[in-house]
Amino acid sequence: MTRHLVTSALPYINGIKHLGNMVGSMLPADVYSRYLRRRGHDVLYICATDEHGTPAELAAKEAGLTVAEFCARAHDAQKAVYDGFELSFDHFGRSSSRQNAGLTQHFARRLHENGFIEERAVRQVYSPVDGRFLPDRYVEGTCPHCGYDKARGDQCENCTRVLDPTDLIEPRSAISGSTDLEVRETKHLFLLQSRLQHEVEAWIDAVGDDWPVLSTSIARKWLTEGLQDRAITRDLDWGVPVPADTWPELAAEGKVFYVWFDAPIEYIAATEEWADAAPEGETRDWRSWWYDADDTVRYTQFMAKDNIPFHTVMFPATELGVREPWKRVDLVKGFNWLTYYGGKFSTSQKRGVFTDTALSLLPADYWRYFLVANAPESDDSSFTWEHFTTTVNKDLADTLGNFVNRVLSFSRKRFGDEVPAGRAAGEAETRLGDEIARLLAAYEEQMDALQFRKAAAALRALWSAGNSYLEEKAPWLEIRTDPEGAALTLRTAMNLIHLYGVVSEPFVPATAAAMRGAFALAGSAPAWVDADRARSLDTVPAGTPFTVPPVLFAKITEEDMESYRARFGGV
Ligand code: B3M
Ligand code: ZN
Repeated sequence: MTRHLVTSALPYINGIKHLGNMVGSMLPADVYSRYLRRRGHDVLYICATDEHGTPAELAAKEAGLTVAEFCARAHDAQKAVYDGFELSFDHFGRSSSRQNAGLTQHFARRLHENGFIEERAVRQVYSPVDGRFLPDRYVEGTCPHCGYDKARGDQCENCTRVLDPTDLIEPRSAISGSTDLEVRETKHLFLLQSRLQHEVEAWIDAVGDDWPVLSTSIARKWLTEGLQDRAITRDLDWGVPVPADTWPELAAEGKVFYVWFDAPIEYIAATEEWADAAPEGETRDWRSWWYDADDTVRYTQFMAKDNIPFHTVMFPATELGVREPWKRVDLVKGFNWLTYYGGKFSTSQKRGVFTDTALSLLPADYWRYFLVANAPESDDSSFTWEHFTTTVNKDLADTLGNFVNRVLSFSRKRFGDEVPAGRAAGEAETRLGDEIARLLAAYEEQMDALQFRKAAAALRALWSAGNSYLEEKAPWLEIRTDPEGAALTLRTAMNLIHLYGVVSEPFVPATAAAMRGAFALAGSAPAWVDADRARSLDTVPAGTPFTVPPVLFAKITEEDMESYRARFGGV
């Protein structure tokens, strides 16, 4: 049977992510992984923090910590938030791991042996006071275009123009402030991607057909423009060192690999970390997921659109150039942006909700459902408090939560703490069963196709079908003239609640557990409900003891909404 490997883009280490980052990679990957697991597949969901590069060094400096200490703390802080969102990683690793250093060096050596890496001399800014070459963004000065005096050597933040450090007027070191800078010649490793262009094209032609258009269109645009050779080393203290056995001179100068070279390799390395972290007595074979795995593993990646070129073109080029059978991605699920009232989420301007704050306001399921149901799949989508409030109140509180509570409370009041028997199912139940089987098939179809908005709509339709049935049968009236009929209605509705507890789990895991947990079933709940079982609605038999869970979703009031809007910005 096919095994499923799932990865989501590695969140960069330098800060807590906003809701847009969450819905553009990790959250849908989690929903998909949970769904596949429930359907009985063997799933490995891997993610990690992306820890190398200049922004990590700069953030550490600002925090007054060593980079290693900063990254260790920031990793734990991010991990805590993801646990709060109930992301079901099999492993959440770190790209600064020993395993990643080993694999990254291995990849580089193989690329070199195969003629895809070349040493080239480049001219770069050197700071004698700091005793080091300065990466582009470590050089600051005045922008030649707009006069902004804190422009960085890679880009002017004020006018957004892309710069070269030598363009800056009165350049200075961002580390020491020294203006005593020189341009010196130094050597770097270049990955000869231009030589791999045709192989990448052939590969995309072979696999890309069933990818979302967003992924293929970005990949093809890059390929049409032509793959450029690219420097894959940097002068930084923090990163995977260039191996001395292959490049003694560069290693002696302390060069490390560029962050985008080692980050995708961390998908593999994090799987090795997962294996190394196996509990006593359990063996985990990480290589079988990645090496020579084409016939046994299906690999799906999740990411926002800015990461698509690296995953559809550059990393595949690296993998192809290594000339070893490392698993390449089978499907790239890309996302557009989630905006905040049409604009950018911004930490510095305090606009929008960040993931840690979100969890301090409301439980994860509120966010998970809203975000995935409105995932920016075919276009950008916008977060507004108004939309969030309506969705939570209507879909979660009214359609799902209220149904569950009404059915269970009413049944307890009239029939006590066990599922009532009532008479045998009739015509209304047969119609309901057919409808549920049909909607469940639609839900599965959208999940299999990774169409998350449509899957959420199908799930919502399943919840609505319960409400329609209840309105039609009106057990609160039935009870007066036909208690046996009312009991049948309630037993059927309770079976729906249990079914919701199974099939809603990918979206709202905590709530789903509460719905399943309401029934003291003998034996464990089924992982999934197949269409026939769904049709007969008889998983929970008469006589099963049940409890009424606390209100599943509280409504967001007008005042709550106003206060969120005032606190987080929004127009
Ligand atoms: N760290 C995402 C970002 O920071 C980047 C993804 C790496 S995936 C290998 O934009
Ligand atoms: Zn400028």
